[in-house]
Amino acid sequence: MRIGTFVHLFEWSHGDVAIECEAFLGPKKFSAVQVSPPNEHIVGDEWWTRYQPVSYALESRSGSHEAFVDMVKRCKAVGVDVIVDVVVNHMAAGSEGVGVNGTHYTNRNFDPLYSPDDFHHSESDNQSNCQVNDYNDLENVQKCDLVGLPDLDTSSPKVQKTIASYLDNLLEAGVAGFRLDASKHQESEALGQYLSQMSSTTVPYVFCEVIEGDEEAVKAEMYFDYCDVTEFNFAQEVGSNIVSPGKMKFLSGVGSSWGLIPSDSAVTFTDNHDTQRGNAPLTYKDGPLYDVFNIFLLTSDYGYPKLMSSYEFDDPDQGPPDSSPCDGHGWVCEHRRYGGLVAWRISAGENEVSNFQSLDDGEGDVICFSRGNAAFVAINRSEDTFVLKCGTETNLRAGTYYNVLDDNESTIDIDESGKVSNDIEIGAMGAVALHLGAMHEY
Ligand code: AAO
Repeated sequence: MRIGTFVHLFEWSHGDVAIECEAFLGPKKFSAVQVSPPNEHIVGDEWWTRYQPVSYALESRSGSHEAFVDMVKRCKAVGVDVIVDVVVNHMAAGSEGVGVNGTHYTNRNFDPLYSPDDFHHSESDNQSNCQVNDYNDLENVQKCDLVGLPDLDTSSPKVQKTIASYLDNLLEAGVAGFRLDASKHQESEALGQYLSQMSSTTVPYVFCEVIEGDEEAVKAEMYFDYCDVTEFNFAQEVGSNIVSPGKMKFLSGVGSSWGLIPSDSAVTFTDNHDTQRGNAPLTYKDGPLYDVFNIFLLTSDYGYPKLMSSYEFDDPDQGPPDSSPCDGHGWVCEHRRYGGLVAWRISAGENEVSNFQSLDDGEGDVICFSRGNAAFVAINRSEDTFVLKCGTETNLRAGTYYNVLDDNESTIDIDESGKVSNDIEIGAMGAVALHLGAMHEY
């Protein structure tokens, strides 16, 4: 079971990530931060320019090589690992261009890294390739170009060596983990081979971006030997029980019995940078209902949760604001709202969900559960204030606890039999979360 929590600081600059590690993520005990691809990419204001690599120089919209190294060092110093978004399935599209660090490229030619033969290509022409257009066909998904992006032949020894050397470079800078972008479009054995060719003695945490669609040819389980895997169905399945009223009561036992991948392999999230522009059940735009979803994500015993931290957008292509995050100018900073739950998860530790209760007489909008004797949460998804009755079982030992979702401003007493000692009001779309690490000292 994963007790940590990580956050994707999407499109933050290296300098701002370093400040956030020191000011918030470290003190709140986040295990890691996922940063946007730090290598050279195509020029342009759109966020997705970061997913079109031009070289592996650590120069990007987020900052210079030097700033990158400084960020990794400062985050590490306060106990926060840096997980890099690694884009090695493909390189930049188009017939010609210049990257943000001045590297010139032409069609499927990224001198000195890759030449046209390093990419999958048509039999008779190394300047072109088929397009991914049939997700039921493994070859099509893994050997053709995804949205026109030249697809690297990751089974080639030269390509594997080049990727392994990029990864080594990141580890040398102190990076602790990788998100392997578009893993689904790389043969899993080939992915395992380049990972095994890294020479660094650091063993990174690796998770693979694989969206397992119904009946599709690529299955998440193909990757379990090499990495954890993004479980996109968590958001869909759990989200549908949060979006519609009256269904919170069904959220007991989230896991394999729901058709999800094994908990120990799963990276979970409510939304990510793609789905918040696509089919995410809820995003920051949904207000308090989205908070309910994130509170469930962080208190669930399933998977390794990743919080999304966004900037506001209307146009889905829009790049990040030109200001520092969390100062109110265009950044959402969702993760700041749930800081207290990170320590809650650490207290909950390896304990599974127990004593799951539907509290509103079968209406199904208010639930509570414990994680052993260490942590307790009650979540009110309804539009009305709910009174958590004196006598509600928490499994916690007697004492006075802070509600960690309330900046520790309110306290709740638990009696000798592990029950709530007074009636407690939980606001609409609100929650109380108590744990052994946040008891009131006398
Ligand atoms: C940009 C332009 C393009 C242009 C291209 C080249 O937008 O118009 O052709 O440049 O010039 C990001 C952006 C892209 C952008 C790209 C490069 O999203 O718009 O293209 O940078 O700049 C598939 C992949 C998955 C991928 C996802 C977007 O499998 O790996 O598409 N995600 C990653 C990154 C993403 C990035 C890239 C990959 C490329 O996170 O940010 O692209 O580096 C189904 C399939 C999935 C498929 C989705 C979307 O999913 O199963 O494999 O993902 O469709 O096409 C349910 C179903 C599920 C379904 C899902 C969504 O959940 O169960 O099966 O709904 O419909």
